Amino acid sequence: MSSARGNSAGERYAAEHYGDERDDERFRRAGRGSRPRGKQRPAHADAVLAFVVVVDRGRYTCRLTSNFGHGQAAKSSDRPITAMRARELGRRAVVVGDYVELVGDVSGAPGSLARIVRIQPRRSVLRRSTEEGESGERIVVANAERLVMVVALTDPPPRTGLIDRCLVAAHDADIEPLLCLTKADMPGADAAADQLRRYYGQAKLRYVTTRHDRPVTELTDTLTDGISVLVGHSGVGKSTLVNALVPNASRAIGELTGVGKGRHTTTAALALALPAGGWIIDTPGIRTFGLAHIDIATVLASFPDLIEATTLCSPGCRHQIGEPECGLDVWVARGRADSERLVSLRALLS
Ligand SMILES: Nc1nc2c(ncn2[C@@H]2O[C@H](COP(=O)(O)OP(=O)(O)OP(=O)(O)O)[C@@H](O)[C@H]2O)c(=O)[nH]1
Ligand SMILES: [Mg+2]
Ligand SMILES: [Zn+2]
Repeated sequence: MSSARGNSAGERYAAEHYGDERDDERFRRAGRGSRPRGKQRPAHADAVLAFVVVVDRGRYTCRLTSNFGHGQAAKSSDRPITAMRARELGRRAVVVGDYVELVGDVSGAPGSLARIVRIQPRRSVLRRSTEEGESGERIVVANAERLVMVVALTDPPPRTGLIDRCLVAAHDADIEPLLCLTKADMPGADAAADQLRRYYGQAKLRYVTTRHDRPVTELTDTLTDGISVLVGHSGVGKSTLVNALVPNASRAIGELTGVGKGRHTTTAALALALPAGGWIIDTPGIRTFGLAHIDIATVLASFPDLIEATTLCSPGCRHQIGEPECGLDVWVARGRADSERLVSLRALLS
C-alpha cells in the first residue's frame, strides 16, 4: 500500500488487519471516531529504512541505512535515532540486527523519538534457550550471516562445549560459523591452538587467530559485508576485537549505550558499522548456549564427521553411552572419527 485513496485503502487496511471479520462494527471500534482508519493511517508511505543497533528497556537505537546488509561508516550527520515501537507491531519482538521502518522524528536530535512501524522479513534468527532445561527462548540477533565464535587460547582456557553448541545453533539458523582464536600472544597459546585446530579440523570449521600486538587484518578481510555476530564466554576478547575492527568504536559504544569512555564490559548486544561495509555485533559474554529448542537431527547434522555413522545404528537408537549397537561407537572403534568428538556429541544429545 503506497497511498490511501478513499475507501479502497481503508478496505485493504481492514482486510490485512481483520481478515474476514471486517464487519462495520469491528471497523468502527478499531478506528477513532467514524472515519475509516485507512484514511488516518496511510500505511506510512514516508517511512525510512533503519537498522536496529541497540535495544534497551523499550527504546530502540537505530541507524538509517539505504541498503540491506551493508553497514556504512557513520557520518557525523548520521546520528543514532531513538525509537519506540508503534502499537501496530503487536507483540512481535524487535531485536538488534532487525531492519525496521521508522516514521516520526528521525532527526536523531536530543530528546527526539521516532516510531517503528514495520519489521522487514528476517534473513536469519539466532536463538538460544533462556536456561538449560527451560523451554523458553530468546533471539540473540536477527539477520546475521556469520556467527563468530570467539575463544581465548588462554585466560579463560578454551572449552569446546560452548563452541559445539554455537555450531549447532549456527547450523540450525543457517548462519555461517567462523572460529576466532584470541590471545595468541599469551604463553601457552600455541599448544592450545594446535589442539583446537585438530579438533575442529574434523568439523571442517574455518578459523582465524588474533593477538593483541598485531593488526586483525585477516579478520577484517573475512568480515567485510553482511552482518557478523560475536559470541563467546566473558573475557575472551570480543569487545577488544570490535575496537580493533571499528575505529572509534569505544566512542561509539559510549555514545550508544551511555557507558563512559574506556573499558566497557558488555551488558547488551550492540551493532557497529564496519568501515569497509557490513555490521559487527558485540554481545555480552555467555556461560552456555541453550539448545533446548533444537531437535536431535539438527544436532547430529552439525557433526559432519559423525553423521554418516548413524546409518549403522539400530532403529530408534538415541546414540547415548551404553546404547546397544550404536553406530557411533563402531565408527570410533574403526578409527573413522576421534573419540573426543563423540564425547562432545553425546554431551549435547543428553
Ligand atoms: N594478551 C591479550 N589480551 C587480550 C587479547 N584480547 C583481549 N584481551 C584482554 O582480555 C580482557 C577481556 O577482553 P574483552 O574484550 O573485554 O572481553 P569480552 O569478550 O568483550 O568480555 P565480556 O564483555 O565480559 O563478554 C581484557 O583485559 C583485554 O585486554 C589478546 O589478543 N591478547
Ligand atoms: Mg565485551
Ligand atoms: Zn546410534
